[in-house]
Amino acid sequence: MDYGEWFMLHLPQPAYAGTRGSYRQGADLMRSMGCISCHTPDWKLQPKGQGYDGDRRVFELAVNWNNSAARLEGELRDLSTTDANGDLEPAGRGYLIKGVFSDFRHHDMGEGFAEVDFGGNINTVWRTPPLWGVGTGFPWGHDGQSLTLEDVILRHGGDAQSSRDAFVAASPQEQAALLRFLSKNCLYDIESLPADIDGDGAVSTNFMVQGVDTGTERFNAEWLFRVPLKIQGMYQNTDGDFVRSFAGVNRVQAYGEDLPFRIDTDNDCWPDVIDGCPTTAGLKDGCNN
Ligand code: HEC
Ligand SMILES: [Ca+2]
Ligand SMILES: [Ca+2]
Ligand SMILES: [Ca+2]
Repeated sequence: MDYGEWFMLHLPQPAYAGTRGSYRQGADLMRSMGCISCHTPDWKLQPKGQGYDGDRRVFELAVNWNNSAARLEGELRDLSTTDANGDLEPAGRGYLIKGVFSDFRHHDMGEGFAEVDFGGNINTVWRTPPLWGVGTGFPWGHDGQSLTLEDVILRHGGDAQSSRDAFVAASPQEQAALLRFLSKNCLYDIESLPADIDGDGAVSTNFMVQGVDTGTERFNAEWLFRVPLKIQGMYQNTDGDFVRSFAGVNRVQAYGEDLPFRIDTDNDCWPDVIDGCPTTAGLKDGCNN
């Protein structure tokens, strides 16, 4: 559970695939239509101290739009510090979580979102979903009944009625700008995203790891190990074409399979230290049962 939480805590957040100007314009429209009374744009994390934990991550992959390259790019940022024993720990700084667009509260959404539950009760109360990544969120609504962003906005009623009416009353240009803004709040593939990992301020097109060219610099956790994974690299396949193989050639060292508590002589997934029969496949087979 701890590792699962740790992993999710460090997952890069959805990004906005557009210029800062267009983001500001979209956020302003959300404000003027009253959307942000529920879809709160940003959340502020207080720094460590006075009852707060601060940012508990040790790194962040910040993802922003590079307008000249017309693409999203990542940037690995160190959020760690060392404690008195020299061990790595989160620096616990404050952090502005931008573009969440949710208050994480429940609201009465009226007829449009009504649903009959198993007990026969009609429920119209739903929690405001974060809108980050919403452009990739097809289909929309908790029930997935909206096939367009416009449709899910028009289903808003109840506590959101006046906000819905403001959207309907807006000019076609404003409506289009708002929908464009929402669709640019997107997800992306974390591992293939071009990203500056070594902190030199640039995304290399031939990122070298362990002396091998890995292609475009990107966030591959295996290359951040204490002993980074060395890939096979370019080789000629049976058709005579050159392809880049990402197969690891130092898997044992990179994954620490030779560490004292991980050595597994008979390859049965039980390390020798807890294997009742360390040279025969199986936990006890042939030894103690
Ligand atoms: C009264 C609070 C409230 C207001 C105001 C409001 N919303 Fe929502 N919004 C919600 C809730 C709650 C849901 C979830 C409905 C559901 O459960 O399907 C939602 C869902 C959405 C979704 C679908 C998200 C998804 O992942 O499926 C979008 C898009 C959206 N709202 C945009 C807007 C826009 C744009 C405005 C302003 C015009 C707005 N909302 C105003 C509360 C609100
Ligand atoms: Ca770099
Ligand atoms: Ca074993
Ligand atoms: Ca065994």
